[in-house]
Amino acid sequence: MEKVINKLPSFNAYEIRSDFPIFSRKVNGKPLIYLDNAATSQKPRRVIDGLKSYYENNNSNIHRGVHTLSYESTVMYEDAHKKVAGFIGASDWKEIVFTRNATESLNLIAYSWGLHNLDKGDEVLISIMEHHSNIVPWQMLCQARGIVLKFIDVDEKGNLDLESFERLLTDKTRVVSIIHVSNVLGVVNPINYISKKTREQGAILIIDAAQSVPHINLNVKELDCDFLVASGHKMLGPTGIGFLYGKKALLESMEPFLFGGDMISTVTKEKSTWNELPWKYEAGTPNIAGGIGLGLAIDYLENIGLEQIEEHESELLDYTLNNLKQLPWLEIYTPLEGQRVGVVSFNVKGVHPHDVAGVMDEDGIAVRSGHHCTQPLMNRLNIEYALRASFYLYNTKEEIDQFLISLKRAYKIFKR
Ligand code: C6P
Repeated sequence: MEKVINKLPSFNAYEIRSDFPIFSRKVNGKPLIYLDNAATSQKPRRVIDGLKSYYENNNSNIHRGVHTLSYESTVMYEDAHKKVAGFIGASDWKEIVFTRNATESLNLIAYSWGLHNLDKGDEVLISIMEHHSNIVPWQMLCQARGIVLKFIDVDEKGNLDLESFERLLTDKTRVVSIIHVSNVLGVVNPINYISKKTREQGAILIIDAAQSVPHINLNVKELDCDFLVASGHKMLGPTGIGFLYGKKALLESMEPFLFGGDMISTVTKEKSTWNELPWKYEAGTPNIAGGIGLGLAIDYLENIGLEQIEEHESELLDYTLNNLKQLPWLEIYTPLEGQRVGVVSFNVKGVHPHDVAGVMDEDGIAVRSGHHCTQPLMNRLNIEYALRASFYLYNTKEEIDQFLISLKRAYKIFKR
């Protein structure tokens, strides 16, 4: 499916903000400055109203009746799969399975493909910058199937260490499962290079695109991956909906992960056969409204254009890093150059990030502090926690200025 991107004549973050009702509220008496977009994004009115309209006008179960409401809901839900397919350049919408989130999609791969295709001694290559969601399911397979899990390192600047990747990629490597964009470092990993090397080894390639799909114009065919996962809530969609892209032949060859209603073709007392794609992997009543909401979020993003969003975030990132690097009391983990999205992680030396985030909250600013579900990466960086500011299409330079003022205020309070 071809990706259709209709660019607006000019990108205007101030106009875009007015589409997001949450920005009219105050936090602690101050206008909300939301810099926690890597955790979840805010939702445009179009998505919020679309959900309300669906429940008010169309609500019904799908694939279960001949009545009008069921037919309408089925068409809307299937259309949402088509929108996701178009958005990531999949050939066929049946290659899109709706799940709850990126985490569930990765579990689906581990259970449906991994349990049946991996054996003792087979190696799975991931990186030290993975989110726990792309580590723990593989650890389950270490226990269940005796596979060996290996970690690609990062270099001293915080980029993926490609020498380490090449060293660890061997005849035994059956899977390379890699984060596209780090939720802590913000770096965009060179997937094309990784995919070429992975193909040469005959392994399969899985991409955790939870932090790239919302921010970068990507195409699964160009990336040449076998599976790709993402969450709807990080890309302006509702919570509780995510997706798995898988090559059709692979999805057809795999066993389902969940069993029950809607994923079957026939059931007798003795055995069952499976429904066609993608329903084979969508057991039970799915998150119909969530899927439709995700489709509306994609309409919104496509109308603005991912290239413009990427460019805007890149400006905000450079502006932020240029200011942060002047502050000698900071330790910055995001590389100062290279391809990155709008994510900056850092610490105020000697101060717990929760303390700094608390001061910022007093100023109406939402940043995330913690280990960001990346404890192996934290360990590699010799830290336990970090502060993270993450941007999206509605953030402005004025907000970054307020963030810098608040950060300096926090430093003054806690410096020893
Ligand atoms: N990262 C963050 O604040 P779920 O929770 O399934 O929607 O997404 C999991 C996930 C997988 N991969 C990456 C790269 C991620 O960043 C995330 C979620 C959030 O960084 C919550 S920990």
